[in-house]
Amino acid sequence: MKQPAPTHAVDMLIVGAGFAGLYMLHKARGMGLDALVLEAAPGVGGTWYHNRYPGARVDIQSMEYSFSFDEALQQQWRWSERYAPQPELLRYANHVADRFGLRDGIRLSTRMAGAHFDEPSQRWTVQAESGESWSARFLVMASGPLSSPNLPDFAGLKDFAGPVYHTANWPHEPVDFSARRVAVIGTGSSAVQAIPIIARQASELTVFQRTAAYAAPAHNGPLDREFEARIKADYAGYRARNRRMHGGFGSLLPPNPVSALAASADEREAAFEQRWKIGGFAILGAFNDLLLNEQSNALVAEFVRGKIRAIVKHPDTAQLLSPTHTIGCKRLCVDSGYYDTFNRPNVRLVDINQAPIERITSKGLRTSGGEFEFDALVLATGFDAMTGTMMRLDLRGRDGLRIQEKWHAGPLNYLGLGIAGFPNLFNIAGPGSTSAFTNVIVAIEHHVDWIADCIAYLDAHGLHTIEASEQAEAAWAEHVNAAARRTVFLSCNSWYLGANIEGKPRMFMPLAEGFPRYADHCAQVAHDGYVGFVLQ
Ligand code: N01
Repeated sequence: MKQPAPTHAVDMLIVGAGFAGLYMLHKARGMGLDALVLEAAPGVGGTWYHNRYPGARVDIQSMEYSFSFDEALQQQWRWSERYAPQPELLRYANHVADRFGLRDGIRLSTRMAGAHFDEPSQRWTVQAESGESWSARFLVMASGPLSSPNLPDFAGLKDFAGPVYHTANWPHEPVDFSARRVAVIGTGSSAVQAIPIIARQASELTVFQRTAAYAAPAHNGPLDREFEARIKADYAGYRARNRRMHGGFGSLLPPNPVSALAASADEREAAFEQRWKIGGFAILGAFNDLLLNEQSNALVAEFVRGKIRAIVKHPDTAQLLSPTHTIGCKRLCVDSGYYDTFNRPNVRLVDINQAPIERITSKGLRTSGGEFEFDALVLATGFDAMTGTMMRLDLRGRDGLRIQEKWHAGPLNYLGLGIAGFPNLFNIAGPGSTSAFTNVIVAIEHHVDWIADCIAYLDAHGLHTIEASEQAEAAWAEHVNAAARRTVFLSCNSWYLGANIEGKPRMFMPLAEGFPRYADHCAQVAHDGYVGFVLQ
């Protein structure tokens, strides 16, 4: 298809104005590049713009889940809670956009439709759905690993007479569930955060569960100001120590360096209990092999099931809420009163694993076990993760190679950053990188800095393009796979594997080797003149 001539030319086109897009724009401008961000939403903030369901908050502590690139920013910004709530995270994104004067480089309400690589000019032609187009030397996908909501194809969905909400696309106007009968489908992280709050508002809440979720308590509360002062006294040092942690966070509580199998039953119980009291992901570091060895994993899984049985009064409900898969294999949820919510008289749990949903009706839904009526439906059904957003675009590289063809069997790339056949295209925190296994802001800052160094290298050497080689991609796919095989992550149907989306190729997408090793690897590749990439 012949493309109309692009209307504007920029050095770098960035897709998405979440944390990745904001920092990429700031960095690019610092290098003297003319950069532009296209953002589909009418505001900045990415994930935190869209995911404004009741109870939405981050599951990494606020003092860690924030930018480190600017000392004055990290000193001056003050979080109110241990785990920041969505409105505060959105204020932070807006503050960053204002503080660094980024707004005039961001085109809001402008959804990218596609991009084609133009061989003669060695540039990308990027089209927006509005019909506008840009020519750009570099194309940076800062569109996020969890940005395409998964809307399952439930028969009859359009027949439902009441409102239907998706947690990842929540309305901006307040939603009032008081005196309403509400249904939630899904029990992942989003549902686990939303359910306790919806249950307090609604007259009745029915939760439709296909797979039970493990959740550890957040113990959220106001941020301890002494702790804040202590961190800020050496924020840069704290950030550097966190970057040497497996997940890019948690240096104040390193994993216990022994195997769960080497501890006595009493020692294990004490370690699990101590970490449960701390909350969040801490419990998964109670021993060093909980995510590596299924036997060790079974011990901590049983500890959490014991907590569920202790919290949930009705034994049948406790049983149904008790997961049977390996813990951590799907991202551990971090909750505030999730299990206890099922003790409320207005909350009911329905097993749609044994009795699947047959169809949505005008008044509710029907499963193979019965009819359910409600006034409002909340879909907490997650995302077409990691690849969903790119696979929906008309993205074509050299010789018209389409991304759908390139990734038909799963995402292929090198270091998660570059794709063979797609020159000068960089992907931030996507498949093939530690992405969602890392404090994602650490992952974002690392990728943006790497991309900036790479562009500086190209310019310093009079080079025009960089793209992954096919050999490096094949080796990297095996590297990602091998890292997953050393863990328990292949043992359940998670979004990491694409298993939550019907028909999606089953391929483990994030890199499970830990952020420090990955960052060292990326640094080595850069140091060695970008081996594994083709530079021209
Ligand atoms: O999505 P999910 P999420 N019929 O995929 C069910 C991040 N996040 O939005 O497990 C019936 O985890 C599905 O069932 P099953 C975080 O990385 C972070 O909750 O596939 N049910 C599951 O129960 C997280 O991992 C926070 O059997 C269907 C649920 O819907 C990621 O985002 C907060 C279904 C989806 O759970 C995704 O979380 C929120 C169907 N057809 C999100 N399809 C923080 O705390 C899906 N389900 C920072």
